[in-house]
Amino acid sequence: MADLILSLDVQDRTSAIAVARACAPHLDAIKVGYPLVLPAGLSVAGDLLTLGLPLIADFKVADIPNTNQMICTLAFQAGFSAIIAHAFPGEDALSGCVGVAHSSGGACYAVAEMSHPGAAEFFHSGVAERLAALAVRCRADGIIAPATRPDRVARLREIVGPLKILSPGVGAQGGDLEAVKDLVDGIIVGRAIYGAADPAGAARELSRRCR
Ligand code: OMP
Repeated sequence: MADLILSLDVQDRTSAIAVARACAPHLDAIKVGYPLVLPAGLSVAGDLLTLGLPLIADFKVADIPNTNQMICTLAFQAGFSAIIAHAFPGEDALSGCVGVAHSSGGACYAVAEMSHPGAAEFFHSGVAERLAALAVRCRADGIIAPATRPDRVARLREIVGPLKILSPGVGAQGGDLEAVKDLVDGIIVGRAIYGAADPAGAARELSRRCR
């Protein structure tokens, strides 16, 4: 059983809000990243907040600690309740994100391993395991781990224990929801919902399968 998180990578603000509103009854959270925020601005968070769902800022923050803190502060001020950061810039950089998240009453998720095929080039050979351990050490609230590789999710679960695991890759990237839903806390789905002929119907069906 896992939460269903809509990845709202819809570039037109009006369309994005319409999709989010239609799907909202079937969702547990909405994730917003650069594809929507760059054209629409951070203020789109204010419009989405009216739907009453937690908003996750997928900015994959990956800079020096001071810049990370500025980015996270802007996100939480805009109304996001969680942020996704990369862990690879190191303990001080990730701790900067976690610190701002927690002082804002929010959460920080660290990327441990990505879902695309090319992720194997750098995240394997022990790197993802080290990033997951860093997330634990930095008191992150959870990690991002790939629904496209359930075996890797199971391995990373051994490292992060009770931390949350949010998992993208179901649908368009070929991940099998049934293979990961009991290993993770949240399934992140974009195109299989917002690209469907009936986004609300797709969200309803995925939500049913997450239970
Ligand atoms: P779909 O492939 O359309 O379902 O979208 C997946 C969403 O999750 C996109 O917003 C990706 O940027 C994001 N994502 C991944 O697909 N893979 C990752 O490893 C990490 C993320 C993420 O951090 O959300």
